[in-house]
Formats: sequence, C-alpha cells, structure tokens
Amino acid sequence: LIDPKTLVVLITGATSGFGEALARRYVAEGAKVVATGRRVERLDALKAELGDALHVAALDVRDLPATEALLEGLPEAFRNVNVVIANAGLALGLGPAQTADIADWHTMIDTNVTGFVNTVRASLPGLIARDGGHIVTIGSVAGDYPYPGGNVYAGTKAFVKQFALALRSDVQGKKVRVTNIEPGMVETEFSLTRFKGDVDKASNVYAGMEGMTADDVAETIFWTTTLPRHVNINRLQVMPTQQAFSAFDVNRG
Ligand code: NDP
Ligand code: 8X3
Repeated sequence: LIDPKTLVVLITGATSGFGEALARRYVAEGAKVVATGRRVERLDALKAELGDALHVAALDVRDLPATEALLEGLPEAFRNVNVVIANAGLALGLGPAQTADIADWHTMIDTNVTGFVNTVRASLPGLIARDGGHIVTIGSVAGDYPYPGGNVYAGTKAFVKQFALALRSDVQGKKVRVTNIEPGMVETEFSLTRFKGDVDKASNVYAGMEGMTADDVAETIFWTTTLPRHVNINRLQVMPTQQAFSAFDVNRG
C-alpha cells in the first residue's frame, strides 16, 4: 500500500460535502492537502481546524488561468501534488428538459465539464513531470442510469466518466492512475444546491432511508489512492444499500 504520508492531495470543492470530508480524511492520515473552493470563510474554518498540513486557496474551477496560477504558485511544502481529486460540481434543478432553466444548464456545463477539464488539464503536466500520480474524478450513478429531470446533470457526469476512461489511454506509460468514482445518494449540500436552498425539498430526498455520508465516499476514494501503484481502479460505483434500480417507464397512453 502507498503510505498516505507521501501524498500531496489537491481537492477542488473542499468547502463542503465530499471535498471537506476528504480534506479531513487525508490530513488525519498524515497527507498534505490543498483545499480549494469559492467560499473563503469555509476554507478559513477548515484551515483553523486542520492546521499546517492544509493549504487553502480560493478557486473557481471555471477560471482556467486561476487554476494554472494556483498550481504554479503553491508553497514549497505543497508543490509536488501527486493526487488530484476533481470533485467540484453541482446539480441545479430537477425539472424536465422542456421547461428547465437554460442558465442552470450552462452553469452545470461550465462547472462539471469545463471546470472539470480545467482542473485535469492544469494538473496533468505536473503529475507526469513528477513521474506519477493519481487523478480521481467524480462521476455519478446519474452518468449511467437516466432518471426524470437528470438531463444536463446526468449528461455532465456521463462526460466525466467517458473522459476519465479516455484519459487512462492518453496517460498510458506515464505512471498516472485515473479513477472515476460514481456515487449514488449521499447526503451533503448537493440537494440543497439542486433545489436552490429549499431545505424541505432537499431533506425529502433522503427521508426515510439511510443514504451514504460524505465520509463513506472519502473512505472509498482514500482506498483507491492508497492501493499499490500497479493497481488502477478504473470506475467505482457505490450506492447506499437502500438505493437500487427500478423498472422501465412504459407509456401505454
Ligand atoms: P456539495 O454541494 O456539498 O459540494 C460541492 C462542492 O463543489 C462545494 O465545495 C462547492 O464549493 C464546489 N463548487 C461548486 N461550484 C464550484 C466552482 N465553480 N468552483 C469551485 N468549486 C465549486 O456536494 P457534494 O459534496 O455531494 O458534491 C461533490 C461532487 O460529487 C459533485 O461533483 C457532485 O456532482 C458529485 N456527486 C454527488 C452525489 C451526492 O449524492 N451528493 C452523488 C454523486 C456525485 P463552493 O460553492 O465553495 O465553490
Ligand atoms: C448525485 C446522485 O442520483 O442525485 O449525482 O443524481 S443523483
């Protein structure tokens, strides 16, 4: 297994949910972590909690020059990033395509696709130059299984999955591992964002069932990144036990 103390982990979207849990998990295991996101006050709180092993930086992943500048300007102790967790992302709305807000669609595409590829592209040369590393991408079960209202969100996560698989081919021989994590329902701020701050709608998503926690996902990711270097988990789909599949919807009208 890889000693987590040798890891320098860059996390996008570390101000809540998976990213925040990941920052805590890696620091607890002795890794160094670069935690990024837009909400600076959340980053400052994380820094106060986790101390010297954590470097925080405000970053909107949609801004490619800022992403490149962040990687180029990291303090010495955090410069040799060898794990990149391209986690920042969001869903906005759950309405049908015919009435969905096109601005929400653009924001999801800008963040989950453009911002996502910005993160990967900006960090790849460093990983390759350092003779190895690991890129973890965050897909979703929504990237495989269609559901009503998933439309653009689902499309962005299908993109993430296929891009991650193609990336494996591109970096073949470069000692860079690529893993797409594909979670089902995890209670984070995800639904609060999707339903634009409507607490009731968001909590109803997880009512009466035991969803996964951000810590569960962090555990899964930590495992994939500490496996021996000759082992690459390509895709890992993970769901709550109480979430499964449903039948096709047939209109007999
Ligand atoms: P949260 O809403 O709790 O966290 C989302 C994170 O993304 C926040 O830290 C947010 O930070 C960040 N973010 C959003 N937009 C941007 C941006 N433009 N630039 C930088 N950071 C941004 O949700 P989760 O932790 O659940 O989501 C993390 C990832 O997991 C997402 O990609 C999501 O699609 C995916 N996912 C979630 C599942 C779930 O059920 N929760 C299941 C499957 C996948 P800030 O606003 O401060 O910038
Ligand atoms: C988040 C999981 O099922 O709400 O990607 O799309 S789901």
